[in-house]
Amino acid sequence: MAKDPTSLAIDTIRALSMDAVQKADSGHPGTPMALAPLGWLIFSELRRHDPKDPHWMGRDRFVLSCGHASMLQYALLHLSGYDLSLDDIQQFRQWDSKTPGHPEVFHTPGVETTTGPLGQGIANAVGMAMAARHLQRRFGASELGSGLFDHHVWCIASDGDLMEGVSYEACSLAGHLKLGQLIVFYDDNDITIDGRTSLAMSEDVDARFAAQGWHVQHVGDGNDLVALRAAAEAAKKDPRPSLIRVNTIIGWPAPTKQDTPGAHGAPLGKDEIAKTRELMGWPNQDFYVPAEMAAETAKVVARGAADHAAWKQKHDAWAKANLQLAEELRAAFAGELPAGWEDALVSFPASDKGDATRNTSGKHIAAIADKVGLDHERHGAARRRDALRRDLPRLRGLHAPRAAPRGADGASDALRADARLDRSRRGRTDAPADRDARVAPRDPGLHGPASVRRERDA
Ligand SMILES: Cc1ncc(C[n+]2csc(CCOP(=O)(O)OP(=O)(O)O)c2C)c(N)n1
Ligand SMILES: [Mg+2]
Repeated sequence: MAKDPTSLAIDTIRALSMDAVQKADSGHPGTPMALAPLGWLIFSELRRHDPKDPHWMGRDRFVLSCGHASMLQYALLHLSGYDLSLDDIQQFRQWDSKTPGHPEVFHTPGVETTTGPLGQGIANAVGMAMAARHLQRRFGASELGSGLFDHHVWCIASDGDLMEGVSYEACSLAGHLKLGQLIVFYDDNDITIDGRTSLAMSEDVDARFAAQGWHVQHVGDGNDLVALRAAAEAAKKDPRPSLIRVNTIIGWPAPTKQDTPGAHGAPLGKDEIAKTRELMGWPNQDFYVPAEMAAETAKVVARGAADHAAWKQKHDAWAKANLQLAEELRAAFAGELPAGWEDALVSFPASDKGDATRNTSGKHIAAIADKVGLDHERHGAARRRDALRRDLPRLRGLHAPRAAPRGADGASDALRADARLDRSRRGRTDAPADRDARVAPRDPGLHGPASVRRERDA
């Protein structure tokens, strides 16, 4: 029975991954094979992108955090119509080729960020989702602008990505900021280069991400396109960042190497490849791409062109009504800073006492915030906090008894106020020496940390 075009595309990705790694005699075939259905679903359906203009600012971003599975990305770019030929794929892992061992930004058309060091890609995806939020608030806030920057950031991460500490802190921030434009698929294949994940990892990943404020779903079979699609649609609707944990079998459907670390970092071997082709009903021919793929590629390209044209129409109407903002947007994407931004920089007189560089850099950032379009909401919050710090001593003076010794309640009030104002200290009394420089001056006899300690000890 003839294969449907989707199955054909998925098998093409699997076959190209086996062949490229075999020819290079190095690389990772197993994960691209297992993730072929998910990858094709993202590139052919879920993702809004224009393969003929990889820099379109309204596109959905894509990050393959497990960069060792680069053949997945290269096969997807090729089949989606990006400027990456079959010849480029045959040069996989060769010096100066467009298909290096791990994806490299500014090198291969359509690669959004360099990945390979595990954990970095997913952290980068969080950064992209923060950037999307910033763009949306700064340029897409009006009715005309709405929808200009509602793009998603799709990310595929592996066990190793989640083992790396950097993923923990970045994902914590994503949950805190409710970065709903971020959708991460976790390739839960129970295996790493070293063997079963149980050698080093047994945490409940769903619970970890739920605790960090993420929307968490589970798809039990990475070949189940219906379930993957449904999970992705639910993820798009949820206002929180989403984790979709997907069980896959590394190297699937290779008959003897699937589900083994052997499918991770070495060619499958000619015999195993021949047997896999047989199982897939594939011709025993290297780098075979069925003729039917041309029509599938054309569909992705046409969809991308239509999405891009609709976006451009929206953008142009918005730009006409927002000339200044449109110019700022252009300049931001061109990497240009507004003229005279440096005039806002603060100068600090020389002093024996000096100041912590985090303070001085903070003052610089605050000074140029308006010029470079820092998030206005946050900037406003900072202003309100600064005003509160300024006024608090006066307010306390109005309400607190001046001379009488304070009881435990008063002390804990002061601690609570400190904790609110200076969350990094979390109300600790062992403040660093420069703390007074950061917190508004006040009557040290009544409210200083030392007096709190004294009162408690008394
Ligand atoms: C920070 C970091 N440490 C080590 C490596 C080397 N390395 C590459 S892949 C891999 C194992 C990855 O296992 P997993 O993430 O589960 O990927 P899978 O084998 O399932 O594709 C390791 C340790 C790396 N790329 N980055
Ligand atoms: Mg794994």
